[in-house]
Amino acid sequence: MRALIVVDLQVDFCPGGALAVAGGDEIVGPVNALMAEHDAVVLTQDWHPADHSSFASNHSGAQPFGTATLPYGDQVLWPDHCVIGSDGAAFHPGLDLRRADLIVRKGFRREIDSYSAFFENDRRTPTGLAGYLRDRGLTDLRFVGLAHDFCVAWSALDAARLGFSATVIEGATRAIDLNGSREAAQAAMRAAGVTLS
Ligand code: VGL
Ligand code: ZN
Repeated sequence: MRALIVVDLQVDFCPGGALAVAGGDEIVGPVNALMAEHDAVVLTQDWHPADHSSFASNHSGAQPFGTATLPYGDQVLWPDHCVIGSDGAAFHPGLDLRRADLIVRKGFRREIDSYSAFFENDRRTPTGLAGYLRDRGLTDLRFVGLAHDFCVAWSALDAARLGFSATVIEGATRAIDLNGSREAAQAAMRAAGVTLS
């Protein structure tokens, strides 16, 4: 059975938002249309406390889009975004929420970020999504949403590593493209057996 995983299609990642991805809002219609072609729909929601360690504002002297070395590895520092309960953390108002079977929130622990829908950025702490999908017999996963080169790519890479069939529908994603991250993500996904369609 086939699941559509809609990654972080939230106000802050769309034009006008705190961490806007160019053209992010253009994918809302295509994502809604894709829902009907799937047996299940899962939404992820980036969901950070205001003192989150991925925010540049919480590191003295740091600038957004720089990096910091945190206990689990290198971490890009972002502008404050998707703060728990804020308007920016809401789903894009055009996203059809009626078909969502499950909403996975991630990044809610101050000390660690979570790009992937499956694991936090230490690549080991599970979110629980793999068990949910396996229990429901959902083995064929198709990824859309924001951002192509961060949360979508990390999710698809983990899905392939966990033995799921993983496809990224690239036309229903948009990339941040920080220092070539879009092409790097594509190469990594191809090498891991993720289908880019
Ligand atoms: C994302 C950066 C920080 C994403 C989330 O959804 O791709 N990127 N938090
Ligand atoms: Zn985030």
